[in-house]
Amino acid sequence: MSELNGIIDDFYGIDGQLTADEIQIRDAVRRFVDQEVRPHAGAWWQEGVFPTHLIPKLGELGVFGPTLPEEYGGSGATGTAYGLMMQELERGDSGLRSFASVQSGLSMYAIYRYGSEEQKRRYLPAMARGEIIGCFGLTEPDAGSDPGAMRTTAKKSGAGYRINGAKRWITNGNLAQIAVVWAKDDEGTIRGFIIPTDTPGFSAREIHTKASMRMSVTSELYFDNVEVGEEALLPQSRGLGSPLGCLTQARFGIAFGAVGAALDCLREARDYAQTRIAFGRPIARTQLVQERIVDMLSRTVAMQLRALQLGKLYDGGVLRYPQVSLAKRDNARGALEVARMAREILGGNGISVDYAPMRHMANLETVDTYEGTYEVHTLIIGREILGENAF
Ligand code: TGC
Ligand code: FAD
Repeated sequence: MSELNGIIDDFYGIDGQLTADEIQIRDAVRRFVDQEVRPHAGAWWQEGVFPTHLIPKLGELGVFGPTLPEEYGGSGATGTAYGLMMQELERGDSGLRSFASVQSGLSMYAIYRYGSEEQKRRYLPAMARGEIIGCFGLTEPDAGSDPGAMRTTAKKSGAGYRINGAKRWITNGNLAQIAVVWAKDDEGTIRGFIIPTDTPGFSAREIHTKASMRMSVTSELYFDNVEVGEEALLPQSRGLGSPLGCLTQARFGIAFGAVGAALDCLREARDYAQTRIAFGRPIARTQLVQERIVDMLSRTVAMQLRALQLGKLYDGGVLRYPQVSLAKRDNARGALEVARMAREILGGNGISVDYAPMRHMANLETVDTYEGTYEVHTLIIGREILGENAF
């Protein structure tokens, strides 16, 4: 069976394109997820709990900020290695990958890219170890696809700023010790702030009504005259391009993560088809089921190749954000389609969280939407290739 797993996981021999380090990093995360996550993921998802006891172990595995320099807690890993880590986490559950994406690609990257030297030294190594958890507040109740319409303000006040407003749908909101928050200053320019979540006037309320991403903590954040000093400002942040630069990092990870969810669905559908008997034979011996599984494989291979090339562009330092948009758009949607097909192959059992596809499918509805919806990425790419802004 393990040889067959190899065929499913790497039909196009992509491992041959990876370095020994990248394979080692990926396999370490895969072992961790197989042992510590997959056996429990259905129960955690159903109960709506995030496994906080895994956070220190994830830190030890190096999944938080791996591409950062060692002085800031990273391991100088390649972008491809980071992507493969996200792939393996999402094989377990999209909520687990989300936790890591928000910690690394959004919160740590914001501090690394736009923070002062003091902010980087104060926060990044502890965040890499998982001792400080971050969240990233961009979306608001009335500003999601169009974050430039945000209403949260940071008014100059004495030696610092007074922040007022609200953010919605914020991953890790109730787990975080610090929130990276985007707000408009007195000139209406978007700036980033690091706000410790125990600052008076800051509150977080968890959203408990989700039928997707149930293993992830998602919150509303409120800022009621939150006073912060100048040291809270990310000094290099200026304009909408700053938060969007962070999104590029996280979207890159999502393009790989979606591959992990698809691979988990594909493998489960294959195993089920080989053992489920209908009309006196395994359903794998029927042409329609074979076609369905081959369709799943075909979509997954396309996603893998897209992610691999994205990693090469990242590591070559030539990656452009519309390329990331194409991969996020099509890999999230592709994984969703694969999960739906796997759900069908499992018949009635497919709707149970005793099996992975329905859980992945429900999660992937979020993945298809957050970090820019399918439509938003279509318009980003459309603008790139047609030269017309259709937003
Ligand atoms: P637009 O004119 O396109 O851009 C304003 C400035 O930003 C630059 N830019 C980018 N820079 C880096 N990376 C990107 N991806 C960038 N996209 C745009 C752009 O060049 C421009 O720079 P400059 O110097 O010319 O000013 O802005 P617009 O107002 O037309 O808006 C369109 C846009 C890009 C905002 C929209 O397409 C978009 O991306 N909306 C989606 C918002 C979104 O993705 N939100 C995600 C919130 S975080 C989240 O969901 C976390 S989920 C948890 C998890 O990951 O697990
Ligand atoms: P809207 O912008 O209201 O869009 C509604 C619909 O209209 C969509 O189908 C959209 O594609 C479509 N639409 C909008 N504009 C156009 C247009 N011009 N042309 C065509 N169609 C259009 N945000 C954060 O900041 N931090 C987080 O950590 C975070 N985590 C999240 C976790 C979860 C579980 C979820 C569900 C969301 C999270 N988000 C987070 C928010 C997420 O990024 C937004 O939900 C997403 O960007 C879409 O915004 P919206 O929900 O306001 O939808």
